[in-house]
Amino acid sequence: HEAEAHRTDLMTLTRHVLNEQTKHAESRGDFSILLSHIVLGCKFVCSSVNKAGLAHLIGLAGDTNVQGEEQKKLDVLSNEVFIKALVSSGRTCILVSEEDEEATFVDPSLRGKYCVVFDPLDGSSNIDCGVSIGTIFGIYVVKDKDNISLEDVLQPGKDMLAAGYCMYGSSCNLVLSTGSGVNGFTLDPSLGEFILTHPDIKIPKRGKVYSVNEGNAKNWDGPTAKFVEKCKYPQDGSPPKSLRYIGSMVADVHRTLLYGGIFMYPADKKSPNGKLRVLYEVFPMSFLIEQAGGQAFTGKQRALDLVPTKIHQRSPIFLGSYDDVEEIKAFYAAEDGQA
Ligand code: P6P
Repeated sequence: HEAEAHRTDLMTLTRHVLNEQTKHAESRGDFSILLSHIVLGCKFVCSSVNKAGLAHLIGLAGDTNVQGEEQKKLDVLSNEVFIKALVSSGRTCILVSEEDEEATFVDPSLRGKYCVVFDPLDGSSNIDCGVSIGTIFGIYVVKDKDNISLEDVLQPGKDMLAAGYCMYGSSCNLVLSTGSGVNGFTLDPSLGEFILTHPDIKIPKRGKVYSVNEGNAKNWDGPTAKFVEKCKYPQDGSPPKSLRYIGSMVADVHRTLLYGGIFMYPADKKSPNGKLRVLYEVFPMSFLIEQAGGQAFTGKQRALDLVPTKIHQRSPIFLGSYDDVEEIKAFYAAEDGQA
């Protein structure tokens, strides 16, 4: 009977967020409306990614994005869809996209109170070989929507109202936190609805996996090198950790969130601030990992305490199971102690 009830009592993302909103007496459904437009973007990208090869969407769009990377058609398409959906929602005032050098300031006639920072299609270099890719987003509330400035999106990650990602893989999974835990939803294509499939996700306290691009090992700093060495050759008789690195942040973080372990994109001699972007990669993923009971560290401080000064700023990141991140923090503390 329980199963029957479950099958007919569909907990959709919309319903779940409305339930959450009841906790905020002052809300007038604005957040639910904003989220429904983000979800629209995700559904579009999911549909496009699934038929990319067929629709000849694969291949370079010819121009390059602000990162100087070859921009693929799906990147261009996804970014346009999200920008248009977010502006038309009438609930946003500033948008920061990985694909656009400048922030988008929404026309006053359509302005709302939310700022959205997002990477419309992260891991895009993996599109052609079918590896899971994703959309990553974070949401800030603007201080004064009649007096907005870039300062409104140069805020520490701990001030985000919500964060999430949508992974386009064997199924389409949307993982979201609005500040009171993490919930996972799976798209039911027959309904076009995201259904709650992973309620109240908690990351294991310790994991058996480390996730890093070992190809950068020769450029790592001491603490990272020592930590990875410990993963591979533990001195306490414990078994070595497994290495899992997909090279698509959404996929690597999703695995870390569900199975535990540590995901790292360290600084190295070539890139002193690492590779991943603070606003729309590091912050949203750190927010989710902390909400699930894990930790996120930059090598110097708690990731969510970082105060960005540029919208495309990078930071090193070590995130995942609480105990695993605690270990690498000890290696950095030891180095500071010697400094
Ligand atoms: P590397 C993908 O291009 C991306 O931005 C993230 O999704 C991923 O975690 C990282 O870069 C992979 O970088 O240098 O290991 O190929």
